[in-house]
Amino acid sequence: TKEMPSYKLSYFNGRGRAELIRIMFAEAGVKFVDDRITDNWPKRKAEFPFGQLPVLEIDGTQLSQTAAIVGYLAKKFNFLSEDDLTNGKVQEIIGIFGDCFAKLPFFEKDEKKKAAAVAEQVNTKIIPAFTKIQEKFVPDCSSTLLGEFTVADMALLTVVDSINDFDKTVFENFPKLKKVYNDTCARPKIAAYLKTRPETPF
Ligand SMILES: N[C@@H](CCC(=O)N[C@@H](CS)C(=O)NCC(=O)O)C(=O)O
Repeated sequence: TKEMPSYKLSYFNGRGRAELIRIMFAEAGVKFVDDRITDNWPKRKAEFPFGQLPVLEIDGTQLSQTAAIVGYLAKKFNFLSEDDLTNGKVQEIIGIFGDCFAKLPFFEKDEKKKAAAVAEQVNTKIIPAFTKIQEKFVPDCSSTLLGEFTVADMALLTVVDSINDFDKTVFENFPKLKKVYNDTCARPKIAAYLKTRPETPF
């Protein structure tokens, strides 16, 4: 048997762009070093190939860019379909979720500006995207977005958690997506991880 590589994931002390990667490790039952950078970032930035996080180190090789890391692990851990077109849809959905996440006002301090930014993102991006995904992809009564469990289901979990940090009502309007979300959270390894993960503001 081939030995598992050693993995270290560097990110800030939050869920953010790293949480999907952490959930994938949990679901795969694979250990990794969860390196959360809490101070000295300007100095440490130079340790990373493109000066941004997340970065996954695989037996000493650094891989950056969330999409590259997620794609690498999805293949490695078998969180893809056998079908190429389904995998195209997996990437499509993850890209759309990325757009929903990207403009959330994570660091806006002004409450008024923050509320306006959330409303804008919810109305112009999140509601249209979730409506389409629910109609176009999710089969009736399904536990998964695409009729089989893939990394897209774990991506739903993380984007919904981020949206809920800002607005807890939006997701209530998407019952089919909610079932996928709940069933993904209830997968034993993911449930165990969610119970013990650190509580962070983003
Ligand atoms: N396209 C990159 C974006 C990475 C990114 O924006 N990282 C932010 C944190 S979420 C970062 O490292 N910011 C600190 C900096 O740029 O100094 C990805 O998806 O990995």
